[in-house]
Amino acid sequence: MKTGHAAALAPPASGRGAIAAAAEDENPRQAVGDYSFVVVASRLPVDRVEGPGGGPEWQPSPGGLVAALEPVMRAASGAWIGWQGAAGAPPAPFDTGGMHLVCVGLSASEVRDYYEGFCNATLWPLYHDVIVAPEFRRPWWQAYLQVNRRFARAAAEQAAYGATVWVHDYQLQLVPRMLRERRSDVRIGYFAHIPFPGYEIFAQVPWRRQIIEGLLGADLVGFQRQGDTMNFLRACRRAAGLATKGSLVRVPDSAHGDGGNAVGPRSQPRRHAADGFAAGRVVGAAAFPISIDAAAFGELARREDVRARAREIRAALGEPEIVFLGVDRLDYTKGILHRLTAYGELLDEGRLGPESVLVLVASPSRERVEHYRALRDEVEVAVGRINGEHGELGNPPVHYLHQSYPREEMAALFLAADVMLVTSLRDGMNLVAKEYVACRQDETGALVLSEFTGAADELGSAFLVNPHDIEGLKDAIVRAATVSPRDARRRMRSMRRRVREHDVAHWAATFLDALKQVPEQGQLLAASAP
Ligand code: GDG
Repeated sequence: MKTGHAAALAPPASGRGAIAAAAEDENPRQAVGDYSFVVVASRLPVDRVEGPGGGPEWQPSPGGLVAALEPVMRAASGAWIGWQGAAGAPPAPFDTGGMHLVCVGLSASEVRDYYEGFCNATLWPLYHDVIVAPEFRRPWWQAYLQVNRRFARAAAEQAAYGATVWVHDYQLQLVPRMLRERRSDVRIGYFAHIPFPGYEIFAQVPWRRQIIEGLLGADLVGFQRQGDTMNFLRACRRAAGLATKGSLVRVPDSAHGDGGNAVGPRSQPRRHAADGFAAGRVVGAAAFPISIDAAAFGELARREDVRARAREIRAALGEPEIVFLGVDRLDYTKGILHRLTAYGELLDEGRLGPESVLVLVASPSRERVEHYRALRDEVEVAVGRINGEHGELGNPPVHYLHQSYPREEMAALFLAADVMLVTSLRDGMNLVAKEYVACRQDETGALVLSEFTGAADELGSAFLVNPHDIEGLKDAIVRAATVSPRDARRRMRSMRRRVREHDVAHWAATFLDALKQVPEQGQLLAASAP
């Protein structure tokens, strides 16, 4: 397929031959593909399940990235390159839901070293301010190189001449450069869904220069917050010795040396920045806060079956006066233990009583990574302690659900909850906060929101908290639970307006527009950061 903004990038009829010839000179095996819009993400937007006849079937899968990109992909009908989530040989590419899906296979040892290792035990904790200690293991880095190379090759094979390729997230930071080396004709965007840490933290990674150079293969590097962008620009200066000017990074040809881990010769033609900033390529960096399909959540929340289910949930909970809700992947970045500590203390102190319940949905996540197993134990001990001390027969104060639910059930939970608790210690954005707001059509409800989420930049009318400050968190929970209907409406109205006007389509369009303008314009348009 072949549509949308990508059409604007199509080569002149005579161009393809020239590029194909050039590509052949550099890499005779590199074919040019058919898709003018290609998403490269760690996971495919589907899960493999067993169909009624025993054969494989594909179902849309939950998760932040998928939830955010699915509507964009459906509208653009492009190719999506990702992993199926389990070790083994990949299925052949197939089409579903208007998308061409190309599965990249990982061996069992790559799942261990690349996915569970370098992605989830090195980069994830490092980029979330070392909430737990990152592990630096050289074989994991080798697996990261190898798997990134495989994704880059798959992208190069699918992308049409002059295609736009959008690479996502920390699992694939080397892909932009590896892809550029194979295909200098494509335009490459990269978006970081998780935070980019301060330099003192980033500097710990032994392969910091290779990571920066990998990212700088893109034309545009996008982040959730302005602070992430600043951290990245500083890392470009410090780790790679590059010059930056405003939101631009100059990448001279020489900056793409092999860094001790050769990824092949550089093929990008030398350019001159329009503002005379310097010779070489110019890469833009800016904040593009991601969002949700607000209209789709609004529709779900209006459905009579969903509303009936919300009433059923409140009835099943014993018709409490106040329903608190937390919804997260079971991850140490989400501050679930801080939330439980605050809630438990409020019950201890009698500031909350049996009129309130907390529903804690902690969906299973990364269960083979040690820190996640340990966290699950800690959360379950904390829930057990609160319920043991404050519960009555048939009436526990915390309803803990270590399960995944369909979207309808999530929407019903959002409708059933008077107060939503988002207490992340560090979170790129946090889509759950926006989903809650999008579902509250009657403008009731209150959001307690950690200031360490990207969402806090946009949802300033929430009850903002520092989750490390347990006393402050407790006060905010009580204030949210006792807010006057008028104040609640004022806050919710302003948050709903923001989420409605800055939805996922706005995010994607803003990013892709900015990507079109870099580097020709020489100056990146201000992104939509508030
Ligand atoms: C990363 C960044 C950034 C959760 N459980 C179920 C379920 N979910 C859905 C939520 C929401 C998504 O998963 C989680 O998104 P978050 O943004 O809250 O968090 P991460 O998974 O950590 O996502 C994050 C995001 O990427 C996007 O850039 O915001 O900062 O860490 O949509 O509703 N959905 C269903 N059942 C569940 O049980 N259906």
